[in-house]
Formats: sequence, structure tokens, C-alpha cells
Amino acid sequence: MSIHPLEPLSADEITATSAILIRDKGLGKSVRFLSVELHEPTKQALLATPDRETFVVLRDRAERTTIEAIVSLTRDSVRSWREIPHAQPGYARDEFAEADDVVRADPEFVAAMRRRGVTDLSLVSVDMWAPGNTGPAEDPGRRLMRTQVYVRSGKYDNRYAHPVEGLMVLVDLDEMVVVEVEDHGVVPVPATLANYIPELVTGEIDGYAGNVPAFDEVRGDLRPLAITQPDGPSFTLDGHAIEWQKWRLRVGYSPREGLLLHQVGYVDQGRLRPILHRASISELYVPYGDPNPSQRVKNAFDIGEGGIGPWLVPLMLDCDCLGEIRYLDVVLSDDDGDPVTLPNAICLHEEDYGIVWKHVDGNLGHMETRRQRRLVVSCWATANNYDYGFFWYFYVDGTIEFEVKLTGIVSTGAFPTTGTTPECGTQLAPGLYAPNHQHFFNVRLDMCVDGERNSVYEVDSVALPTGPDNPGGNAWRAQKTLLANESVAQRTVDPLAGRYWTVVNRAVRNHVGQPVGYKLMPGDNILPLAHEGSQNHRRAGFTYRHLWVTAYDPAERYAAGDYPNQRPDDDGLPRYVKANRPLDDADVVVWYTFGAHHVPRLEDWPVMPVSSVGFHLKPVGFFDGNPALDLPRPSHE
Ligand SMILES: [Cu+2]
Repeated sequence: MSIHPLEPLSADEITATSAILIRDKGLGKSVRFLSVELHEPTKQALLATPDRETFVVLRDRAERTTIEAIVSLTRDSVRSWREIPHAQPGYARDEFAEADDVVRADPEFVAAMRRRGVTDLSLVSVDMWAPGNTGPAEDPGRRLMRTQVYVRSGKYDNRYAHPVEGLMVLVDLDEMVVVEVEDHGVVPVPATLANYIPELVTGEIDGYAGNVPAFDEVRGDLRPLAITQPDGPSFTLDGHAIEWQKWRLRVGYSPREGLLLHQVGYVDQGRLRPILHRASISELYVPYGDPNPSQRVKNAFDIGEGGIGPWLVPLMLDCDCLGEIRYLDVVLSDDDGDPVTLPNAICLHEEDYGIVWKHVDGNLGHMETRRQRRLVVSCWATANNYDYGFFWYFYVDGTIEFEVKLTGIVSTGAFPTTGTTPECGTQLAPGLYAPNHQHFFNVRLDMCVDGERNSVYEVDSVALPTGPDNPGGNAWRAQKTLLANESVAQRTVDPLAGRYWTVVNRAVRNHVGQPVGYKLMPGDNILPLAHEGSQNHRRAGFTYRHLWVTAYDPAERYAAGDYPNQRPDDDGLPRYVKANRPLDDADVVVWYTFGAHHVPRLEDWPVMPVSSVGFHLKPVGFFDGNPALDLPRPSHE
């Protein structure tokens, strides 16, 4: 049985990978497997039958070294073994758990908690954060994590209502020892309960009275709303390949990026037309904008420091997903290199999405209406307090949409109730606040609009000067500017100019002779507010531009570089574009950064209603007309 070269790794392949590495490299107990993933064949290699390979990141705790290995399963051998100096890869789950034990057992930490009146350590909750890089004194060669600490009022209590401000513990993960207990002084732990589990909110369970906000009972007036597809869904799934309507795509995943898409195309008049070779979220960066000691260190590269894969959560039918659902499992490795299966981590389903087109001919009294439908490919990941949903949508009119849904619990801090309320956050309860912050996402889109040779244009709508050509002063046009090389292809949004970017193939023309294309339509967006010299500016240069275009290089996969964890300076896009490669009629990769700006609301507490951010890819002259013209009339039975 031949396996498609882009099929994700099976559990057996992960086992085989670690067995080959242990056998050929004599790996001992000091080596952790931080990640094992498919080593994806390059576009060139995909044209033939590539070897089946895996890419592994290892950490040797004894030697304090990071190693990248490529293992050939086809040839039963280690093809590449490379030490990466000064690199701190994303954390493994086991490191979180082990560090937690070490912190709890530390006498200095126990004493600091006692100074705050906390003696029952079973109620203390330790969240692990990447330490970031707060200054030149920090040694990125030492593998570190920094805590944020909370105290629950009871077993099921929402810990984020009770932050321990100003107390942080730095842990060395290679040695698994406490490096430093940093105590900026006692701030009373806020006491007001803020739960979201109904039995706790209503006080039905003893010890949880006094929740704010509160309700007496859950609503009883919601009648069933059922989604039924008696004939099943309209898509088919073969391994990880999906066919739905005229869309063709492959679903994949990696430990770092979570959900991936490969080889997205559209069947147009019997011909499969490629659009995207690969699409993935390349970084998720969350800088906090508050000066307090516990807050200014919150500077998370959630993808480069952790990876979405291990944070994926199993999805539940009729809860996460409504209707006819097909689930895909995700198989990752643990830190011994053994496979771990996350069941039902990726959800596939169809949704009705209102009306796609409609017209009533008033003269004839004739009406035609068609319904919009979309294929949804999604997953959810929980990163400490936050929950992120990653949703790809494919519409019957050729549109692709990517949406991130943000929910979960805002990160909190405490302040003395005798002082003023913090300036850079929102008060949630007496002594409790949620600091201002931003979430920046970067999506890497390896484009192939009707082939690999594409060009990218910026399109602004501009008014024509008044004069003989514009006698009424009303005229405006869509002005296209070629982004000819990497030094100019670093752009920001401009909603007042209706700015979008098109990716076109000049060698393929539509029926009016124009190059076929897809356009990237930005949604809400924001720039960072952090100054030069800040961690944001030093370490996350990719957030200071929204659109980046680079020449395809399979080694360039992450907007903040391969190893942002603890790195003092920048990498990724700002480095990639230094080559200033030409982009016209080239194999291009489009990277889009979009920020969710979060001035927390009281209504975001204690769990925030979903807030969405994302973008659309829409055909622009890709088709000769409305591709949804051939949809059937909705039936009226
Ligand atoms: Cu937020």
C-alpha cells in the first residue's frame, strides 16, 4: 500500500523514528524528544516518489544541546544530525509537569506563599510561561521557564480570579531546579469568586457562594435546534484528502503549527486548478502592555515556544460541532519518542451560511435564490488561560476564509485595593484586573495560483484628479502596484484605501484577457504599540508589518524564526527578506500578520465570549464569472 507523501505520520512511524534514533545514536535517558513530525517533501521532490522521512527535535539535558535530526523511514537510517547552538525549542508537555513539582517543593517558594497567608499548597496553581528575554543578563543557552501563580478557593474554582502578583519562579528545565524566586512584595490575593461552571456560579455546591457575576439557574427556554443531513455530508474523506463540491485539499498537522492544509485546488470545468500549495499558522505572539513586574514579562510566542499540537483538545459532538461530523485524530510523540494519539482533534463538517446569491426580476416577478454553504476544517487549542479555535472555511463561490476564535479566560493581575486602579488594564473585581494585550497571528500561504509562478500586487482605490477626464469629480480607480522584490513587499493594511493584495498568474488569462488571481482581503488589524528596545520590537519584528512576501524556501517556515524561545533578538521574516529576492513571476510565499487588539471588557469575565479575527482569500478574475451560478435551486419540500 503506497501512502501519499503528505499523509501525517502514523503512530507506528513515530515509534520507528525513535527506535532508529535510539539504535543509531545511542540516545540515553538525558535526551528528550521535543517533537517528531513528517519531514515534508519539497515541491520538487513531490513530483517523484520521495522517501518517507521524519523531522525530530531533541534536547540533551546533560549536554544542554538542541539537535535536529532527519530520519529516513524508507532507508531505516538517520539522514541528518545537526546540533543547533543557542536554540531553545518549544517545550514538551512533560517539562511543564516536572517543573510544577519542582516549584512546589522549593522552600523559598513555600515561604513566599506563606507570607501571603497561603499554606495549603494543594490549592496553589502554577502556570508555566516561556521566560521571554527580559535583558542581556539572560543566558539563552540555559533552558528556562517562568511561573505565574494562582490560588484556588476550592478544587474546581477558577484560579485566574486569584492571581499572586509579583511572585515568579524561574526554573532550569535541563537540571530541573529552581534558579530564582523573584518576589516583588506582597499584594493581597483577590478573593472574589468568578466561576463559569454553573453549579459553582449558582452556589449549588458548598463553598462557592458569592460569585460575581451570578445567576440563580441556567436558562430553560432554549428549544432544540437540530442540524440533520439524512443522506450524510457532501464531502468524502480518503485518508486525509477531502473532496467537497469543487474543492480538493489535504488536511495535515504538525506538533508546532497544529492544523495544516496542503494542495488546495478547485475543479473548474473538469480541470483541477491549484490555488495554495500549503497553508499554516506560522506564529502566535501575545505581548502584554502593562508595566507591572508580573505582567511585563508576559511575552508569549505560543507556536515557537510551545506548539499548537500538544495543546489540541478532543472535540465533542453536538457541543463543539453540530451536524454530520467527521473527526480526524492527531498523533504526536511524548518526550520518550512514543506516540500519543489525541482523539477527535480535527473536525470536518458542512454549514449552511445563508444566501450566496439572489435576484428578483421586478418586471417578470421572477425570483432566483441560492444558498451559501461552507466546508469547515477546524481545531481548538488551549494555552493556559486562553482557548483558540482555528477555522478554515471553503465556500461554494470559490472563497477561502481563515478565522481564529479567541475565548477562554483573560490573563489577570492583582493590585492593592488601597491604591489606584491600574492604568494599562481593566478592573474586574476588587484588587483584580486584566492587563491590556494583543494577539498577533501570522499565516504562511505558499501560493500556487494556477501554477507556481505568481506575482503579488497591492491594490488601493484612489480618486482621479478632477479635470476633463473626471468632470463630475466622482471617479476613482483601483490602482495596482507590483511588489517586485522582498524589500518592498512589507506592507501594512490601509482600510480607508480599501487596500487588498492580489496574487496573480500572468501566464494564465481569464476570458477578458486578464491574469487569473486570488486576493487577500484583510479583516480587522492593528500594529504593536511597544517601543523600540521592547521585547516586542527586539524579538517579534514580523508583527510590525501585515503583509510579507518571500521567495519560496522550504527552510523558511516560521514568521518569528525556528527558535524564538528565549532568543534576545529577531529572526524569521525580518531576516528572510534581507536577501531581497525578486518576486515577480516567481514561486512566492505570502505571509499575513493580523492582530487581535484586546482592551479587556468586564463582559470578557469570567470567560470571554468568542472574539474573531482573520482574513479572506477571494477569487479575482480566477473564474470567468460567478462560480456559484450552477448551484441547484433550494428545494421547497
Ligand atoms: Cu486577549
